[in-house]
Amino acid sequence: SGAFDTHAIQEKWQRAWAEKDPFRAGGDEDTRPRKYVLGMFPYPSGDLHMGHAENYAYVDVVARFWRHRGYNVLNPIGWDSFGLPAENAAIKGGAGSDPREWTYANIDQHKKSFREFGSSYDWSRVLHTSDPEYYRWNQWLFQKLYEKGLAYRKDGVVNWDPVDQTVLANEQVLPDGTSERSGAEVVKKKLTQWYFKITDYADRLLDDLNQLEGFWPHKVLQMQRNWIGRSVGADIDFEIEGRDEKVTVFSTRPDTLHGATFMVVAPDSDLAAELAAGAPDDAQQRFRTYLKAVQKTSEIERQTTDRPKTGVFLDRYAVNPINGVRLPIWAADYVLADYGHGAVMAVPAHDQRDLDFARAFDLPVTVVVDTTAPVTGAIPVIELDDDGVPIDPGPQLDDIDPAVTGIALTGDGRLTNSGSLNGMSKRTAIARVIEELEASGTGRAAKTYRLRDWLISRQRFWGTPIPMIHTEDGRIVPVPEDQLPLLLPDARGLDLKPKGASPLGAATDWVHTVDPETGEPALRDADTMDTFVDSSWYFLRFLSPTDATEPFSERQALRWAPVDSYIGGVEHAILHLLYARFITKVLFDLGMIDFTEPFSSLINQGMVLLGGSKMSKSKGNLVEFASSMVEPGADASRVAIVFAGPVEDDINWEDVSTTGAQKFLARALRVAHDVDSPADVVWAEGDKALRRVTHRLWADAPGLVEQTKFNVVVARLMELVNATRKTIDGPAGPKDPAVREAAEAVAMILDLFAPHTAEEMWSVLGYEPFVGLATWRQPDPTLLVEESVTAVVQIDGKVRSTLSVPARIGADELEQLARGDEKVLRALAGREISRAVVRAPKVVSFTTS
Ligand code: ANZ
Repeated sequence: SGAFDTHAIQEKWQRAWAEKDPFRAGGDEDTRPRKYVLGMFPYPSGDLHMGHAENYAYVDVVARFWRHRGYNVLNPIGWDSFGLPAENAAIKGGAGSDPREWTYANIDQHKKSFREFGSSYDWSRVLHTSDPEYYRWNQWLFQKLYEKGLAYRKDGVVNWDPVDQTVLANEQVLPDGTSERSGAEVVKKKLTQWYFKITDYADRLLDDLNQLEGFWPHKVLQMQRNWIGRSVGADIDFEIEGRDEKVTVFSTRPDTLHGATFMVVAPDSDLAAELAAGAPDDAQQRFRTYLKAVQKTSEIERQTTDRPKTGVFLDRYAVNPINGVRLPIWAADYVLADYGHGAVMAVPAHDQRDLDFARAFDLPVTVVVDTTAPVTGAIPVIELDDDGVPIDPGPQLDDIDPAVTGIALTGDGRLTNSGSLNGMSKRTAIARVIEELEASGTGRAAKTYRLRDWLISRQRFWGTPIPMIHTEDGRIVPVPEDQLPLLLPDARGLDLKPKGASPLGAATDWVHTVDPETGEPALRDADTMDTFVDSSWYFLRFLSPTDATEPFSERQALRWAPVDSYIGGVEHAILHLLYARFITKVLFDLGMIDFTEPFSSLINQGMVLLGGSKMSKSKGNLVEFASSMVEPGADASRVAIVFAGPVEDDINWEDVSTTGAQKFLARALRVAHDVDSPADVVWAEGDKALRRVTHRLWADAPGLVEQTKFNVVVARLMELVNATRKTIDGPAGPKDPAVREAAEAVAMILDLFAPHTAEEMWSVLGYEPFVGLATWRQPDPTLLVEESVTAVVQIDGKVRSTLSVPARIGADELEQLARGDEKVLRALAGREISRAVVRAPKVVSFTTS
C-alpha cells in the first residue's frame, strides 16, 4: 500500500493551488453567504513548530469546511512581525545587524512551510505588522485614541524587566512575579509613560462577555472576567482626627459598617506616609522600619492569604460615619496601595484577612451579621422530641464566634448589633447603608476593578514609533498627519542594546524635529508601542490590506466582520483577546464598524508537548514544522495531529503516530484507484450496507465539525474507507455504484485534513480540480434508518434467546436487554449470573456458578 509517491502528489497539488489560487475569497459580486475564518497570526521567531502545525491544521479544517458548505470563505494569513525576539537576535548579531532582515527571512520560511502544509489561505491579503503600510495605521489608531482622551501620559510605578530593560504591561508579569518575556524577576520603577484608557471600557468589556457564552470556551470567559475583576459596593468617607480631609475606603460589604473595629492603610501608599508624618515619634519610627521591610516583599507574597499578618499601629484615629465610633488606624501590607483607595475599614467578624489581623494584634471583633438566622428559601424543618424541644437546633451564634473559632462569618444572615439595620438581610442592609451614606454625604455606591490602564510605551527599537512630539515649552503634540507614517530610522548605525531608554533616542537626526505649530526645535517621542497594539485590530486590515487611504475598508467590514471563527492558543486568553475587544469597542464608538465584539466564536486548541512540557525554543524541545512534514508528508502529519485527540486537549508528540496516518491515506487513495464504475453510475443501485455508512457520515460530519470533534470525523472516515474496501473485495466488487459513491464522499470529507490526498483522489475519480471547492452532499434520509441485527444470548454456553437490536447498540444497553429478556429469565430459573461477557451487538454470554 506504500506504492504512492506522497511527495510527488503534494508537489503537484501545491503547484496547482499556487497557479489557480482557488482559495482566494470571493469579491463583492459573490452572493454566497460569508464566513471569516482566522487563525491567530504567527510571530516570526524561528521556524514554526508542531504547536503551530496543530493550530493551523485546525484553521484549515474550519476554512475548508465552510467552503464545502457553500460559503464564500475569507481565510487570510499575516505576521505579527514587530517585537523583541527580532531585536534580541539583531543584538546578538552585533553591529550592523538589522532586526528587519531576521524577521523577513523567518517570514519567508514560514510562508514556504504553510504552502507545504497545504493551508488554504487567501494569499492576496498577506500583511506584516512591521511594514510601514501597516504600522502607519497603528499611528493613526494611537492619534485617534489621543483625540478621544483615551491615550494619555502618566507618571507611575511600572513593571520593569531588568533583563530586557523595558517596561511590561501588568498582563506580562507572570503570577510568580517574573517577566513573561525574559523570565527575570520584575522590579518596580517610576517612569512617565503612555497609557490607553482601557478602564473606561471595563463595564462593557465585562458585560459583553455574556453574549459570548456558548461561543467562546467558558474558561476563557472566566479568565477575562477575573482579569477585569469588577467588585460592587460602596465608597465610604471616614473623618480622620487631626486631618482636614476624609479618607475614603472601598467596601463590598457596607452592610457590615457597624462591625468595623479598626482601619488599615497600605504601608506603601502616600496616605500612610502622610498619616505617619502626623503621628507621635515612636509611631513614626515603627512605621519607617515596617515600610522598609514591606518594600522588600513582592506583591505576590503580599497577596498570599495564609501568610502571618504583619503591621504597625499609626497612633491615629478615624471616625465611623454611621455611629461615631473611633477606629484605630494601622498600616499593614495585606492592604494594597493600588487597589480601591489603598485603605480598608476592617470588619474582622466578617472578613478573614481582617480577622487574622485582629487576632494577631488583639483587636476587637464585633459580629454584626447573624449567619445562623435564615434569610430566604426553604424554612428549615426543626424536629422536636417528645417534650417539644428541638432535637438538633442547628448551630447557634455563640458556637461560631469568629473571635474564638478564627473563622470569619462571610455568609448571608440577619443584621445584629447594627441599630436600625437589625433584622435585615445582607442585601437589604447594603442598599439601606448606601442610602444613608448618600443622604448624609459620607459615602456612595461604587465599583472597583482589578483592570488597570494599558501601558503601551516600550523602550525598544523594533516596534511602531509613537507618533507624538515633545515641544521645548513642554507641550505634547501629535506628529502631523501628512508626516505619517513616521518611519523607524535605519537600525544599522544604532546601538540596540537595552539601556533603559529607547534606542530611537540615540538616532539624533530622527529624534530632532520641529514643533509643527511654532517651527521651534522639538523632540520626537523615542518609545515604540507595545506590539499588542499591532495585533489588536489586524483582523480588520485583512479586509483591505493594501488600502493606502484608510486603516480598513468600512464597507468590507460590513461584509466580512466580525470574525466568525477565531482559532488559537489559550495563552492569549487574556492579553490579546482583551486588547482586541477593547479596540473593537473604540472603533465602534468612532462609528467605523457596526459590531462590538471582534470574534464571534473562539476555538482554543490544547498544547503540543514533548517530554511532558510545552514545546518551546527556550526549553530546546522543539519539533519543527517543516522537518516534521518531510518524511511522512504534510497530509499524514496533519491527520496524525488531528487524530491525536480532542481539539482542546494537550497532545504528547511522542504519542502521535504518523505511520498510522500514512497507511490510512494510502488505503483511501487505493480505494479511489480501485473504483470501477463511471461517474454517472446510479448510486441507488449500489450496495445498501455501504451506502448506509456513507450517508451516515454525510449526516453526521457537519455537526461533528461544528462541534470541533475533528478527531471523530477522522475516525469515521477510517470506518468508511474500511467499509468501502470490504465491498470492493467482497461479492459486490469495485463495480458496485456504492463504491464510487463512498470514494467520492471520502475525497470530499478527507479534504478537511489531508487536502493533497483528497485532490488526488478526486482527480483519480475523474473530476476536475478542486475537491476543495466541491459542495458536500446531502444524506439520503431513507438510508439513515437504524439497521437492526440479531444478538444471541447464551447461558452457560447454550443459546437461550435471540434479540433484535440496533446495530450500534452499546455493550451496557445490550446486557441490560438480555438480563430482562423473558426467555433468559425462564432459563435462569432463579439462578444468579456470576459472569457476563458482552460483545455488542452480537453476543451476550452469561455464566451461572
Ligand atoms: C469591609 C469588608 C467587610 C470587606 C467584609 C469585605 C468583607 P474584592 O471583592 O476583592 O474587590 N479591600 C478594599 N481595598 C483594598 C485594598 N486596597 N487592599 C486589600 N483589601 C482591600 O475585595 C473588596 C474588599 O477588599 C473590600 O470590602 C475591603 O474589605 C477590601 F465582611 O470592606 B471589605
